[in-house]
Amino acid sequence: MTTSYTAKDITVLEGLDPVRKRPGMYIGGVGSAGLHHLAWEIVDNAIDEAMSGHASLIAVTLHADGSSISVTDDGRGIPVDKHPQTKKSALEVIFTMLHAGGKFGQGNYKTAGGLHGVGASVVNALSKELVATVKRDGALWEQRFKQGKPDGPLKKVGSARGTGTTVYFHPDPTIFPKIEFEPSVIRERLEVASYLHKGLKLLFDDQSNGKKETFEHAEGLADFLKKILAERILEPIHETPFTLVKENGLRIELVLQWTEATDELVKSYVNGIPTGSGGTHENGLRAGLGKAVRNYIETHSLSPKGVTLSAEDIREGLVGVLSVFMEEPQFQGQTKDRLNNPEVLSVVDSMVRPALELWLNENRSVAEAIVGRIILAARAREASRAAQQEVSRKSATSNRLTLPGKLSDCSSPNRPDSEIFVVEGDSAGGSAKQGRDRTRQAILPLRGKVLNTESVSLAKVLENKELSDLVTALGCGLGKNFDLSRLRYGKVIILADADSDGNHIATLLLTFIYRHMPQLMARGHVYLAQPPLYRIDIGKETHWALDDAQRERILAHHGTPGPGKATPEITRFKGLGEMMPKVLWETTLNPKTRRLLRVEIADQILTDRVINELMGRDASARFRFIMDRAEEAEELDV
Ligand code: 0RA
Repeated sequence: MTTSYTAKDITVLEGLDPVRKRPGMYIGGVGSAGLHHLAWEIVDNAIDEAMSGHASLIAVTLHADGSSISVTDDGRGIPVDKHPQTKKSALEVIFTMLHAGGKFGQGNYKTAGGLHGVGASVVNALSKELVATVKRDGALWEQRFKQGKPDGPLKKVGSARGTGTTVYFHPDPTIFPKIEFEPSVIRERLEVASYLHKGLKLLFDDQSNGKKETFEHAEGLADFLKKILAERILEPIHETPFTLVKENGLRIELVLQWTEATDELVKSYVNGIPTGSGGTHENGLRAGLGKAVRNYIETHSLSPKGVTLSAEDIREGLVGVLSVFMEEPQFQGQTKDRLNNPEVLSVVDSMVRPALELWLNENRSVAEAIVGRIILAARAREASRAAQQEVSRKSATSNRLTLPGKLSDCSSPNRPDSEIFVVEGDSAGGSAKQGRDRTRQAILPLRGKVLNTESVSLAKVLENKELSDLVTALGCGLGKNFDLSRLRYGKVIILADADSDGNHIATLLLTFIYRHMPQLMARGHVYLAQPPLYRIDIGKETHWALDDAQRERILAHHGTPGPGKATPEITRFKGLGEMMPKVLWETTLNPKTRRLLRVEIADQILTDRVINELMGRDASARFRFIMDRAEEAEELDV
């Protein structure tokens, strides 16, 4: 095989026909992901110019049509001089020849999206129109293209101060079925870039919505971590995060912080591309992290008695960001979001392990807090497993587990039509106990406010009497030990007062279920009862109203005074406790007359970030309430 200059040149100077013939080969497909890939290519070129130290500002404009984009950087400007081999300008070569980018962009980690620098020409090939504008040597240069072909020569169109590049492109509608970009997707990508490239300033001018934003983070990943913690309301267990920046063949940047969270949340990126499915870089991090922590524990004789620490214990509550820059990343998987280069694992491992171990040794009180957290996680896991085994053992031998004393069980649990009412307060519990159908309806009264489980460890949850009673009564365990087949009731119905306190308690219970047994919610077992707030007596008729609006409707409909009509008498219930058992049955418990709301997890694709932004951190935004028997979905303000 020849490596002569000419042979190499032939591959370098391929035209763009193949790109238009088989776009999927170059951008993965012509759907929304492929369309946005065009934008990432152009933005990544500008970021590369910034990463090599020549640009500090990138402005992205989504034009009013929603489908054309301009990307401007203040870098050196794409070279406009004649390329010796082709007698064309370097700019024209970059935009019209496949693989030409590699000739110019060497020396940095230019490989965004796995396209190896062919990006600009691929975008050009798939654009109805593209305009490249360059400021260099005091002049303003421009060349226009249509479907990848020059629409005229490179021209000097004016004079200019400074240097920089602007690329405007409009995707080709004959290639893409839909050419409208998703502003939120672009925004997210630019925001992430501002964290991954410390100090880089990115502007997003969304003219399709008339919104302008600037992203710039002097502290890079450290700022990213702060943002993640704030959004998820996570409490760190140590002040200063562990940070690592290291370059050795590849460049790695890492921030880590242990929190009270019950799971692990490490975001990873390769060359600024999110790797949602992880890969060898994440595996290297896990390996190095595990070894560093275990080494520290052993060296300082901190190993707990009676429990072995699992890798998951070590990472419980860990929040972090891993960003790797490397040449020729290989992506794998359905969505091409898993890094597959095997050599990366040991490189990352050997960068992380010594640095983290050193940091632990230099920050002894922090290390102690972390080790304490890890041991607690291991003990909680053991305790929850033991409790689970106990439950299985008892139900296997006597078919009767030790149910909480407060539970008034029904005579036939373990049936799809059995129900448990989780009731706020003992007096309401008493009314419900007397008013219920005791064959199918169990009552579990809870006292006072429930623990907020938004970000506490599993150990704390299990320590809480109210919640552990609930878990025992339900019978299906929680967290990793959750087993839906053991659920003792078909419906879990939260019955709280129709006031703001009651709503708060309901929210806390829903949060607990959402965090520790989301399957229960996803499978439609969780409900909110709707006790009435008013009783309206009109002569011999009695009506109940759930809220003020319903009260007004009832009064308007039945309460008009007239000959022989009695004046309506309105009673506002102060709480469930003062409701007579019979009334509670009729309005709230009786399946034939009550109205239940089924609780669903709100739109799964909404991330916590979006939810928090929309709803001002109100956890209830993650739930949606569906009227059990009516068709219309109703959003409740819980
Ligand atoms: C090749 C060589 C030089 C700059 C660039 C490419 C360049 C490319 C892009 C793409 C978007 N913005 C860009 N800015 C610069 C270096 C030319 C020199 O030595 O001055």
